[in-house]
Amino acid sequence: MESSLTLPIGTTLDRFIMRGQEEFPGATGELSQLLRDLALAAKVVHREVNRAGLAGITGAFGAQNIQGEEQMKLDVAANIRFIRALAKGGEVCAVISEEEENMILTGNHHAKYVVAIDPLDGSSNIDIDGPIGTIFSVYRRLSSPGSEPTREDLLQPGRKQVIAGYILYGSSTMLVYTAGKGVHGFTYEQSLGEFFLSHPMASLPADGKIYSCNEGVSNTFPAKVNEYLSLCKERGYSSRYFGALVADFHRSLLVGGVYLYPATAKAPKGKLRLMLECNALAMIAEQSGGKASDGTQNILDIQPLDFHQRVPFYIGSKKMVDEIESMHRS
Ligand code: AFP
Repeated sequence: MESSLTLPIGTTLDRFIMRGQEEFPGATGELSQLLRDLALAAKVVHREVNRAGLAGITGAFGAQNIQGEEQMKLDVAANIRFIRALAKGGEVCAVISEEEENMILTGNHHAKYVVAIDPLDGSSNIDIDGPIGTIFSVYRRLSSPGSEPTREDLLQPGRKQVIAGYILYGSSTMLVYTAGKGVHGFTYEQSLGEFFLSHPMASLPADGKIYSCNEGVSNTFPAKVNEYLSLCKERGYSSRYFGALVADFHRSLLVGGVYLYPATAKAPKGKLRLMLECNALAMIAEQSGGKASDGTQNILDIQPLDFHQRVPFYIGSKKMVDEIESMHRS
């Protein structure tokens, strides 16, 4: 048996991307470079997250984002890191971010891709050393390269994503992505400064025994959702909630379960953002055997009308999301 001292070092994200590129003979390498740019920014944010308490970047920034939510210093730092990496990389012509009201033009009008990003999801966990994440979606632009990018380049349904992924800054930092051929997870090896393939072809269990939601506001959930939660309790399911979508979804990816953020009195259209949070995770769910819905339709089929549009969101094990949908229908 091979000793743990001599186990192979494994496949780096870079090598994995290169191999993937070889499967597409006409590939120009632009998408691969874009992924590398995101991974580089992820390493920088990982470093900032890990030393936040020492570097004076915990706490509030002192301003609000366009949704009127208080921005944390790390929200602002991560936003700058990712946008700068994407702009400098040269493969992206426009970006939308949870932290910005309008589309950001990178100046690379000849680039073929646009990106929607939530640079730092789960901000309320920053100061308590809880898990946080980054969520990203990559689309091929609709307008011709060379011209100025338009709003329509970004306002595409989730089905049109060419790459979707997230970075989880948790007990370890992981980058999980799909390019439409399964979902692959990479764990960051800090001393080597590399992401290594740790979860090839991740498979989201078809059913689960964990539900995840903010039960503190369940008195204003729709009645059907409360009926579902009662069913979960009757069946003896466990409740788990980090309050950071990436971390709550990642648990479902690995062990099954469902995450619910329905409409509430405070957020009558739902709290989560279709383009900046839901679409990427929905593609990852579908590519790994799971499902995402707003209760009546597949998240990936919704035509966005606004960059910051909110939706009710149910994601995770297919059987559980199907059950929630059928309860909505009844
Ligand atoms: P922030 O990034 O603004 O903290 O929001 C996080 C989030 O969008 C999502 O990651 C959580 O699951 C959800 O909000 C938590 O919301 P509640 O605090 O209302 O439970």
